[in-house]
Amino acid sequence: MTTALLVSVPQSAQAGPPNLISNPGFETAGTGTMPACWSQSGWGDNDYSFQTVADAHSGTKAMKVSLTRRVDGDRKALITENTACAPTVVPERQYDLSLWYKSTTPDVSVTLFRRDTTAGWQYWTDLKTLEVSAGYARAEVRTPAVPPGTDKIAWGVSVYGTGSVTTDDYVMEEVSVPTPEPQCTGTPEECLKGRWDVLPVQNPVRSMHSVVMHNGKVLVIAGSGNDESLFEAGTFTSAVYDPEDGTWRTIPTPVDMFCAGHVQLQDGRILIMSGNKGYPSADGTIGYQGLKDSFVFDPETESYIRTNDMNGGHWYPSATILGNGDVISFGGLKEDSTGNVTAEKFSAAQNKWLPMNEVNQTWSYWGLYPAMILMQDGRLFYSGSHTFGNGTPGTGASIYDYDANTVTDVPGLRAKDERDESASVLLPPAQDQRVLTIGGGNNETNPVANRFTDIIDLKQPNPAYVHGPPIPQGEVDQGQGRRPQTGAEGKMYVSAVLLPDGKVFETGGALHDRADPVYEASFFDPATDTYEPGLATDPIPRGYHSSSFLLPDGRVMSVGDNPGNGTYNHNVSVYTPPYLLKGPRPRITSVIDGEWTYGDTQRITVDRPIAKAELIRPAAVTHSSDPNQRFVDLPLSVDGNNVDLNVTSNPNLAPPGWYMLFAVDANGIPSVAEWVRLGGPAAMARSSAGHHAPSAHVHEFADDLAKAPRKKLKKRDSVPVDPAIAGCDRHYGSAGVCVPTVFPESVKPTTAARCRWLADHDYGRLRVNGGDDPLRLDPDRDGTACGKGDLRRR
Ligand SMILES: [Cu+2]
Repeated sequence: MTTALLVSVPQSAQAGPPNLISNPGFETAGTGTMPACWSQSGWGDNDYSFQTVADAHSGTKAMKVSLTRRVDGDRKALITENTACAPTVVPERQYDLSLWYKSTTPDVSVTLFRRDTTAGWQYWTDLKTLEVSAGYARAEVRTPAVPPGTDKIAWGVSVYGTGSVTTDDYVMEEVSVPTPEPQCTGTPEECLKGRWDVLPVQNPVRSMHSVVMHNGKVLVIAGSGNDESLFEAGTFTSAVYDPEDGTWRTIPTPVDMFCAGHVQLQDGRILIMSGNKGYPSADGTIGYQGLKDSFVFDPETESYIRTNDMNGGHWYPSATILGNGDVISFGGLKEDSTGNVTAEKFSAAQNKWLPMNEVNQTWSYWGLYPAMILMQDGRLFYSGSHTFGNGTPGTGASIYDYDANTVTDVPGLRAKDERDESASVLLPPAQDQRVLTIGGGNNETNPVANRFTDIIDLKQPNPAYVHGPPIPQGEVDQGQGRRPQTGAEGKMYVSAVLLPDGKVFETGGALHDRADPVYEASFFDPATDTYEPGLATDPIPRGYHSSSFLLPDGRVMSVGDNPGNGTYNHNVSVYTPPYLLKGPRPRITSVIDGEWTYGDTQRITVDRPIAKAELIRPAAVTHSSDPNQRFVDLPLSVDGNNVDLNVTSNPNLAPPGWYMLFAVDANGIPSVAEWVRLGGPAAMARSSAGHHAPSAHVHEFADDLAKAPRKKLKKRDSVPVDPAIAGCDRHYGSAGVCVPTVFPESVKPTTAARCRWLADHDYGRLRVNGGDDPLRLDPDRDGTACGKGDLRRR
């Protein structure tokens, strides 16, 4: 009698919105072995069972899923993916999911699928890892905003380790948080487009490299700063900027770190590799030469400490941190200015570069600054973004598998040979595994830089770039004042900065090789794959050797410009996005613990409701390239102003190190960042075992590539590289000046037209070096290019 009464109490007896789940406690039997509206789901090589058991949290039934043997994959009881059973959802809204569970394995997570109104059912995301619990425990997590085009979701608890999990009493409720009206605190124009300020104090060095450190300061590195006279004088510089008080401090710099690689190590030190051993010879026979040297920069002492050398020189190397904290680096030029074909690995555990025989080698030449982005299963995605000349042979983009030691092309990147100084980013959130590549040009052929936006979803079995919208157009200055861009005019040297509201800020750039700045900025919204054009533009040109990066206060800082006439722009500008002009910001009032481990739940308190929180890896950017830049969503479990943040269990999604933690409200207004350090030896040790034995919950993806891996290459020392790779004709001008080897197409191939272009671009007096005059700039042969006698009609 009593029992019957209890059972008849409706689940919605607790106050609040209705539970959207059908048969939430497995009490109603289905037509097969599973309860009504629940299905057996999962994949991979494992032995498992699904049982309806009497060990219930409430009622008389619960669901037990067991794994007795696992090589890979998972098993889960999933809400049946059909119209009758799967809850209906509304795009943009958020939902609170909860359940009661017991488990014997830590490898358990809440997994969501969504039905796209055009593409059908697909994996969405994993939100929360469940701790082992002998008795019934409650797990609750809030979904991110439901993506556009979604009409249903289904979810369940994935078991991906040997053991069992018993679950009961699932609840799904729509979240209703009243959103306050934003209040514009700037001019109406600023509130729509944001605002740029040029700082009163200039950057003291010709910085080509910018690194945001975990104390909130910014390290900028010049080395010789692309100025041969500074190189000859042995004047190498760096500086540290403190955004708190606006001061710069110059730092003694041991070698010429001009065009080095850099990445944050897990302990917050900055690893810097290679740099410039020598400038090209005046006779044009030897190109730039790469250093083998490597250093770590310590943010506490603000000094450089030498590590062991790399195996070879790598002028313009990539640098990607892996899930176990190691760093892998490719490409660039060797000490003899040939192309380096060896992969280099910095061991975090041994604090040194490994000898070549301890690093897998494909003997591939990846070019200069190849953008290598860590995928969630530990492989690397080469996006096709690079510096100088053409892309790699083949499709220009590929997946590199370190463990299998293979490189496999992926299709779809447009104009792969015009991606010199394009930008690539892993789109927010990292969990979505989508990469955006924008713009680019080619310093050898010097076309008009393009407007291409290409996007790839690496969760697809056979991923391919698809077309995104063209980059919005702004104004361009070709030396005769600004005019609107037209036709196919886009930009190279473009910066792409991940913002805390989940959008990508795209800014700066130029139309041609080291010339013709473009004034245009827009937001790319990964939720809709569209641009919001027409933002305020940086008043300072930002072309070659410029960088933009996110500051911990949510603003964006831009430095540098190094046009072909050899000058360097020392003005620093800072962008205040509209989200900082919408009224009070949410505040993170406490972070219980600043040391985070994978799979953790971390509590913070906030001063008012937030809609999302995330970790953003601080920038380490050069040449439009920061392959480590990422935005890792932290699904919330909300209890008033106490918010539990659910940290991914997968180190490949968020490699170890310091991150900026942002809390963001429903209007997209971010808090100031708190710094937290993500690590955890256990998960990282497992991730270093390679992607073939992932312990973290990694869905199979990019596992059915259409192309076969590239043919194995033979061991080799290097590849030849044109000494004129930087695109400068060394017959003209002093060392710092770069007369383009190929003028823009719009410049007629005449002495007069070329000289007019050089004058329009402020090249000044140019001497002719040696007896040759390949560009015909000195017909009167007086040793001065574009002199009076050269321009006289004859
Ligand atoms: Cu450079």
